[in-house]
Amino acid sequence: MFKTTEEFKTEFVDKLQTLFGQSLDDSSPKDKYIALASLIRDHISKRWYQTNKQYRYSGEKQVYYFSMEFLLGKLLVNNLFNLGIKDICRQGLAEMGISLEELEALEPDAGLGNGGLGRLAACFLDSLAALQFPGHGCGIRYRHGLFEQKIINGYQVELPDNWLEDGYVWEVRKADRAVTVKFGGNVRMETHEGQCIFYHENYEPVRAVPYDVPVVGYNCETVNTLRLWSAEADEFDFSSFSKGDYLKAVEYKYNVEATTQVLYPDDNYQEGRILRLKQQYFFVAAGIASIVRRYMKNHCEAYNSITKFHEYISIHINDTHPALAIPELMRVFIDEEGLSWEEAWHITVNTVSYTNHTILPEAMEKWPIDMFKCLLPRIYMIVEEINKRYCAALWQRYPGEWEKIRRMAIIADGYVHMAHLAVVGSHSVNGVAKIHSEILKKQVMANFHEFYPYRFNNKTNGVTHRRWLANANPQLAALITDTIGFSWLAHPTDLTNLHKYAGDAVFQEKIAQVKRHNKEVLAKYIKDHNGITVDVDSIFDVHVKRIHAYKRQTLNVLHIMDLYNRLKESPDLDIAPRTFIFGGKAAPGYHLAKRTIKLITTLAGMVNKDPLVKNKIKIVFLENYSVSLAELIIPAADVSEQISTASKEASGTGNMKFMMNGAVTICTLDGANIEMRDEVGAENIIVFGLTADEVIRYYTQGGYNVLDLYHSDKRIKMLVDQLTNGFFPVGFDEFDAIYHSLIRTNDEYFVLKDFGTYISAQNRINEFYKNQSSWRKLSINNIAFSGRFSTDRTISEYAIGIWKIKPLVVRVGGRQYSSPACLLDD
Ligand code: 26W
Repeated sequence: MFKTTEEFKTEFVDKLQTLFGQSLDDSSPKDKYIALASLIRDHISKRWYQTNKQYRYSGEKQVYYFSMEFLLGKLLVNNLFNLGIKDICRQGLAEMGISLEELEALEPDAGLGNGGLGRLAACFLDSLAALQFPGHGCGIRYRHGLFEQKIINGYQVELPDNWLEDGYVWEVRKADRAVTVKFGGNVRMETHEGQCIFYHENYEPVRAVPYDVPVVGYNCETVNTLRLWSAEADEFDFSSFSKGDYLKAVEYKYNVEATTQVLYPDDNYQEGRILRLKQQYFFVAAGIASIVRRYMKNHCEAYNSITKFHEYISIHINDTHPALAIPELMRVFIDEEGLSWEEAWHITVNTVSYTNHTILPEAMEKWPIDMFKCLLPRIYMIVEEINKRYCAALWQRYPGEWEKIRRMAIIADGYVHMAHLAVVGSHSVNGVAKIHSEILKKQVMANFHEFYPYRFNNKTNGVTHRRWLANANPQLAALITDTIGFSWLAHPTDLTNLHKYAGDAVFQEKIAQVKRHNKEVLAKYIKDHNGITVDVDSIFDVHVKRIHAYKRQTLNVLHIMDLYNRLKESPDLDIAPRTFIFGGKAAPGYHLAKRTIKLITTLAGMVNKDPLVKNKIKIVFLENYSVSLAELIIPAADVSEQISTASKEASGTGNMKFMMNGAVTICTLDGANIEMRDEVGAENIIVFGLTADEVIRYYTQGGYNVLDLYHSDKRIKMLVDQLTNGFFPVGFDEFDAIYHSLIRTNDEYFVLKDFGTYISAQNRINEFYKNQSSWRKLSINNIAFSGRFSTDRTISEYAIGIWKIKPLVVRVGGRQYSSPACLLDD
């Protein structure tokens, strides 16, 4: 690795020449980006090779994190940072008249995820590598990631994301490691010497080709692997078809490649499309095939047998989406390795662990039996057998309790219930925040907890503070390092050392300057993209996340409508000026969410140009919320809106990113907000609203009637009526869906019930903000106590508590291992 800017510059110019045959002066910015990223990739390659070699040689246990989504964002700057060469590169480029940030802007955002679950997977990879754990990702290389959002006439319009258009520098195609995944067809059984042998026939073969992306560890030489699978038509099948039937051959190729064409844009809502089930089995089967193949090479040929698989391999399933890993492992162990059912089951359960990320009923995955059976005939047979044996065990424990057994069964009411399969087939089931794990144990999965009490545990989420603080907010990072040293980068709880500066006027001033700088950068972006001038002295009040009824963007809007009404009545109202910033995508088929966007943009259109408001409030909807946009927005936030209906947000991770960047949180006692309050202290966070217990009590026992509230509270009535009475310059029925979501469903998400306490909480924010010193103190304390929410802590807990893996120090150029060739390939 280069040590000086001079070395870097020489290598960079060389790279431009070897890649494009061009000098610096002839190169376009894109060429320069590709040359820089390729140069870094070359340096990474040596460490990557060494890491794989050591993992193989050591024979230590490894974990594979199976996830349908990895929301990576850009990799260039994080890789430079983790390699410790960000400053050298920035400086070297600057000396050649090139801006690192401008090159970074040319990298496509790898948006292979919807939101929280996918971004968590990406943060996990960063921490696994930083902590030098042998841990890899396994997922899907979607040709199109999450759609690009445009706002046209106030409405969301979806455009396809084309992230692979100009190629992707970080991936390495490994065509020689491709595997075939089989769909459809039928299963024939034969008995040989009393043993059943299963033959899968007439299936559709789909070639799964892996693309490996290196995952660079911070301040160490570890480079783990994210393996993303792409579906390709098998050339052999294509040509055999095309001899007889050209059209059929083309159709075959098209169908096969459709498997990994697009990421489903649903978040917390299961649509039940067969193509999605196909995606799930596709990457699970391919991932397991490559793990087993490697295990056989590294272990079986040397000293171990397949029966020790779980001692060396851990497979984690990120929600139920990869739960087919359970029957697929059974299939491999029984059909391919010849193990008995009992042996296979023991290994499978001890290999697999499962995280639940949501309790929303509409997000629970279930597949119609016929669809499942038709697409995956052998896997269905195995699931049936798992279910049969499991129900027999339930019967032993609960004799005669048919109803209970039906509710707990994997196959029931015409469906395969994936969460049930995941719990039954894993040795560990965890929720993602304390309250969420408790709700799982006590409510949603109470029956399962009773039956398998030792499986359930909690692992509170985190975020990688290296991306979300060090890289997204370099000025704040530099200030922190100047103040307490740099140990926090590897030991995030060292941030608590900032606590003693919370009341220090000089430090407060520096913090305020950094925040102001970040707000200026965001204000410029807003001006350039939305044409709106915002006041950098106003409170930047930010609500960015997927648009969903339970996340209650509507509650925020009602507060702004109320403020607007009050300002129109008394234009001299004494409030701190505010800029309300929204961002987030709505699932394309989610009407209510889409109308919520239109509500925000319509209100923005009215408020922003109303002279009566005297610029005291502004509303901005930033289009195409993504990882990169989050990195721009979050460091500029003063207030973080985390206002989900208590009990509904499993954890939240955006909340943690804001906290790290010194925003003050206004929140309900939901998800990880509760633990944030516990860390920072109740005096440093603004809490309001019903508790989860109260919400659940209303759901189970009744006692809330929204119409009583509507008729008794004039202000609420006025706001609700304004949705449909012509107050907004749109058709009268434009916001019907929102009106109904409040009134017709008896305010399912308690928006109106929590409205009063939310307004009071917002008033508390105003009061705090008036005293800048006390505001800055809040801000500093939030940064200081955010260290627990690093994924370094989360990953350590998974490693010790679930995966039982140990760190393995990788050394490049250190001891050279001479090992049999078979240990080195694949
Ligand atoms: C099948 C459709 C579907 C798609 C995505 C169902 C469920 C999902 C995800 C599990 C939804 C999700 O991203 N959940 C979020 O996970 C985060 C990481 O744990 C949590 O922080 C969020 O609270 C949770 O909503």
